[in-house]
Amino acid sequence: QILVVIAVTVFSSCAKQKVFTEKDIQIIPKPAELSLSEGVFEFLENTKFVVADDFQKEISKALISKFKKASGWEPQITNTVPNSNYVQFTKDDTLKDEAYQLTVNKDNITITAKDHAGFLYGLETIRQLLPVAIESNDKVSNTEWIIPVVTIKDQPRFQYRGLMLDLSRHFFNADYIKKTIDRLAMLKMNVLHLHLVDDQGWRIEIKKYPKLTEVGAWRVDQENKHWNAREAVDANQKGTYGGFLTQEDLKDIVAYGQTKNVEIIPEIEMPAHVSSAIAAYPELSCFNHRIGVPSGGVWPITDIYCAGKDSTFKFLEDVLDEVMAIFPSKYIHIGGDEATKTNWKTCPYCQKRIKTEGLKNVEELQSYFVKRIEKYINSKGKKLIGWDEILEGGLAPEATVMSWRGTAGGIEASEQGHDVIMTPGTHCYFDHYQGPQNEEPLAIGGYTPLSKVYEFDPVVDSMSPEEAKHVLGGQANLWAEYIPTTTHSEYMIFPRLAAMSETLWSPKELRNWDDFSSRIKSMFKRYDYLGVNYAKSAYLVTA
Ligand code: TNX
Repeated sequence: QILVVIAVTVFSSCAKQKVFTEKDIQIIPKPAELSLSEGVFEFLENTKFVVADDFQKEISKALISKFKKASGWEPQITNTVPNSNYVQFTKDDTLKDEAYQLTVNKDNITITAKDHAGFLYGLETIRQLLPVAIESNDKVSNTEWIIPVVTIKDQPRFQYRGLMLDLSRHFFNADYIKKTIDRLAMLKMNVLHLHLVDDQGWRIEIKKYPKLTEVGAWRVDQENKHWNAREAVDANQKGTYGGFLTQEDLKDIVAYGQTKNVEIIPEIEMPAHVSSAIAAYPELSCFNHRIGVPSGGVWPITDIYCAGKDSTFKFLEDVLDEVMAIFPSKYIHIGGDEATKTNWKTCPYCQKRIKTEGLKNVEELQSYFVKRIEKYINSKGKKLIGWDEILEGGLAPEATVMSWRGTAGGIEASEQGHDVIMTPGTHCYFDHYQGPQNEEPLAIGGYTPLSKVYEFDPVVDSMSPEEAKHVLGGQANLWAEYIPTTTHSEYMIFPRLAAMSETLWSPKELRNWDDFSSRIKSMFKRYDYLGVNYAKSAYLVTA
């Protein structure tokens, strides 16, 4: 009997003496400061989570539910500190926004933060310190749920760390959007920009204008057969391909985002990329053309909102009222890209507007359009974001610029003292190929492998420190012309989003491709457990 006791003791203490080295710590994005010590903390059946508020309780429950599935037991939540083996949260108002400190001892773990985001990120880091099998939906045996004794002090380099999903070119439902929110939070990304309006579909219910979704959300085919909006009109009488999110869906998505520190920013495109709206209400365009919802995009698309009719602005203000009631974000994105102004040049309403407002040309008319909308948005206490074309003809006074045609627009906006979000096509376009074209599914073009995303830096060397301060962060964009399914969408997003998260979160001096490409392997295993259809090819090639 004594022998058995000795054997058991030796066996169990050996197991717990697993020695962690730096290489075993495979957190993405890489924490700002980490110091590893000897020993481990072991999660056990009777581990307690000590919480002080409902948010801490909710995020603890999320980790506990992983334990329940993977280990079979369920750690408890309590309000009082037990004698041993617990995880506790402490508030420290001197820490920065979203920052956290994680102190792992042999007996207990402390997560220190100022805000919800910090506490959440502390737990996300614990999740990534745990064996990858913590992601398993089925019980796994022979796993010790240990993490190393370690001290981590972590905070984001940029406050804006985003992903844009294009819901217009193909529709993606609320379930997929919520899954994407989980995956963003896992990487400490904090913005999901929803592109809700484009030529190929209007995706947000607007109660005052029901035809926007009755007509504008549906096109005739999934394939890109009816590219031309004017030709699509008859075919589209029976449009059945598409869909939209109700206001309830969107409120639910917003609330879900709040539990994961992911802010949802809506984009309501104007004045172009709006065939779907004009198909529903032809009078929104200069010449009241009857068009249909196209399945692709014949360029240029000339039917855009009329900038001369006051009724256009009344419509947009009504739409924005409903949008602002759904999304608490301080930002509203109004698009502004790629407006072909052919119609404005001959439209009597537009020409009259140019005259009465003392404008020089149609570029200044677009600037007038955006400034007028900005005034309205500002009057409701919100801020406007637009694609970099909003610089043309003069930037609206408070606008934030999203720079997509390279970084030039962002540089110019920062010189003018405006805030900037960098999202240059060269590094941030996830609709581009990520591996050799002959091995990849059809994509729009471009070549942006994982390593190229990893090279991204939102701050351009030529910027002065003052200008650099205006760079809020960066964003990956997934345009969906060639992406009809969620599995394909996942394929384009992952693992490139992991690279993006590190460029936006971690200190620049810690960035190291070899180190990242070794850590990503652990993330692949997590994605395997989570059923994320990530691209393996992206890993194999370098730019
Ligand atoms: C340009 S980026 C667009 C989108 C397309 C994308 C395809 C931007 C503001 N406009 O409408 O989907 O290229 O890569």
